[in-house]
Amino acid sequence: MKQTHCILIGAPVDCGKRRRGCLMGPDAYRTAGLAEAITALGHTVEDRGNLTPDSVTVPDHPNPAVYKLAENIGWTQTLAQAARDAAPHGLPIFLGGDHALALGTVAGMAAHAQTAGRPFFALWLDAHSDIHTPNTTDSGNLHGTPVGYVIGRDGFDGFPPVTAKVDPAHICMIGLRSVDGPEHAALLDMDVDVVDMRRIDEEGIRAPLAAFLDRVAAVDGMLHVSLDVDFLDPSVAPAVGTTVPGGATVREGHLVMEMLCDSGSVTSLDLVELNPFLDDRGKTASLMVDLTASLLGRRVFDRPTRSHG
Ligand code: Z70
Ligand code: MN
Ligand code: MN
Ligand code: MN
Repeated sequence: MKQTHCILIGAPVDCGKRRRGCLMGPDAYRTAGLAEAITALGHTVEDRGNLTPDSVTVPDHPNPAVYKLAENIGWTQTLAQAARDAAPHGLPIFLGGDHALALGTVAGMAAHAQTAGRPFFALWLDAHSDIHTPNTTDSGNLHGTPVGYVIGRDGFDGFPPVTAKVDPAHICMIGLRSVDGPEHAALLDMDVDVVDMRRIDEEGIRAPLAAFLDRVAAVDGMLHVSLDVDFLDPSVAPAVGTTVPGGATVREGHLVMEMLCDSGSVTSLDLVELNPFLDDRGKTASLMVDLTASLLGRRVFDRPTRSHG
């Protein structure tokens, strides 16, 4: 893969759900050797350190379950700006932090793509669809809402207006195995490509991903990848608050990352939901670093003719 300037942006977001610990994520990735793994592949790395959220005040939300609304809005503002600032200079890698960070990172990257005049796509690697709004969520945990926000669903009063809405037909979700009723209803009404675990079992993970990547490449799209730790099976990635059995294997994870690398389409990456407090001797942090290395060109054995097609 061609030499890439990787920009690490620490986003210790811990307000998207109630169980604490994701704020330690950025430093766990640093401890696990993320920068070293990237430079070993011949790329350059710039670490912009950890961000802090803008401070905002908001009125009470009509849904009393909504948790830490003001802090989530502050992070969304901060991260959308950070994404727009970084994108012209390299490949931003957002070190989470829980998945609420993606309200900002995806909105910011979509705004950048609009400015650059290129179509924007998002790949959601997750057990969950994260397409709630603050009105539809029962848990009140806003890490379940980033997709709802970036496609422009109603109910995000107080959040920055989404200037570049993401087309649902430009979103592919892979790994789903926990979808709430209101999320299911919303998905039935739109053209998100939903690759749930049943489809992975029936078709394999390669074919649906290859079809999506072909669609991105056909229009020279910019592709944002949002990798939730719970995409992976909890037996190999235990450091996550919401473990859902039956997730992706290590081998499926690496194959996805290798195909993404070969596509040449990826322009930004979120690493989210790592809770180092729940890890087993750093194994989840290390796996996430290894997957990132596969995305950036690490190979076991290279055959010049190999491609996803
Ligand atoms: C559920 C909710 C969620 C991530 C859990 C779970 C959402 N749909 N997202 N873990 N990453 O509470 O809204
Ligand atoms: Mn998620
Ligand atoms: Mn999830
Ligand atoms: Mn289109």
